[in-house]
Amino acid sequence: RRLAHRDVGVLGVPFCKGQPRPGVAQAPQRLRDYGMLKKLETMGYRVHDYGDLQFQEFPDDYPAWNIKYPRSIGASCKKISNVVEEVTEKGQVALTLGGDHSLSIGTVHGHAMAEPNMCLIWVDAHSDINTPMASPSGNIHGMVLSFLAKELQKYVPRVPGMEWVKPCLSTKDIAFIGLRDLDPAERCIIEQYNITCYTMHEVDRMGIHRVLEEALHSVNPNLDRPIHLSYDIDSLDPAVSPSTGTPVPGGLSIREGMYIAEEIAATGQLTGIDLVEVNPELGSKQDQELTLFTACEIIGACFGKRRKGNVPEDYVIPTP
Ligand code: Z70
Ligand code: MN
Ligand code: MN
Ligand code: MN
Repeated sequence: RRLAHRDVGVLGVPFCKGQPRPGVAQAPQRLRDYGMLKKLETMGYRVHDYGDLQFQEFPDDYPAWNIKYPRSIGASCKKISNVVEEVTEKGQVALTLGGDHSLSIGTVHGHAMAEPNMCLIWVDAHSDINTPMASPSGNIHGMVLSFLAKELQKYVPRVPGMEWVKPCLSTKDIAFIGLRDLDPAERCIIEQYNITCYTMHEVDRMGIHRVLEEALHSVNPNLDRPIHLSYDIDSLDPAVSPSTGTPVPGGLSIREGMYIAEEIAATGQLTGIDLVEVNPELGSKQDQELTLFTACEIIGACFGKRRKGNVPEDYVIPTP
């Protein structure tokens, strides 16, 4: 099995208002400077870089309930959704470089508009499924899935800026991997709606191989559905991704993180990827470099770079 798509559409989202720490907005440019897109070109992809998204300013973006910056984030996510929908319809894999995780309201929405049968794999230390009323922080990056899941709309008020969002996923279409920091409402929703969920506890108990097997079986049993992979860098252990806003101990090793990406890439169904929450201004210079390195390894694996090696399509062993 191989990745069918050879074209990648890249969108930078220098966005930080979904959480409290500046710096995360610098990640798209830093990832480009680090050579992430060159790496994909070297691997044989045609990379179409749509540059960084331009945002509209909302000077009076007061909180709604306790939701911070709803108009700014809502308007940005609407643009993101439209770009991702178009990119997907062109047959390109949509790779979105964040920015904080609130941008995934836009990417998942846009991907689902183009591919209504899509399923979602959410790799994160957090489940980002707080409802606006239940969120302890008011940060939208922790509420993304409550806006997108059909079954949860009874908990979601009308939020200024978010009126355009069509709940486009079922809770049955979501699989979590890597969780280890959940708020009460989040745990409650996962249990009540029986959402597929492999926390670090399950990764420890079952091993990453069985976690991937079961997670894919539950949302994509015949491997015939397009997959959106939303990869929060804080799913990985702070030992390998220290430069992120909310490092949580006990995370995925780089090997587990790469295994997830390799297995999902091998389905040939991965058509949308988010890489979020890299904050290249946190920690030491060494922490920052390490986090960028880790992010590039994960993205390489998402696009089919395998630790067992790759053979180009037309390769022949050289003869003397
Ligand atoms: C908490 C909240 C969070 C990061 C998501 C944390 C959310 N559950 N933090 N991603 N880095 O505020 O809702
Ligand atoms: Mn997240
Ligand atoms: Mn369309
Ligand atoms: Mn997170």
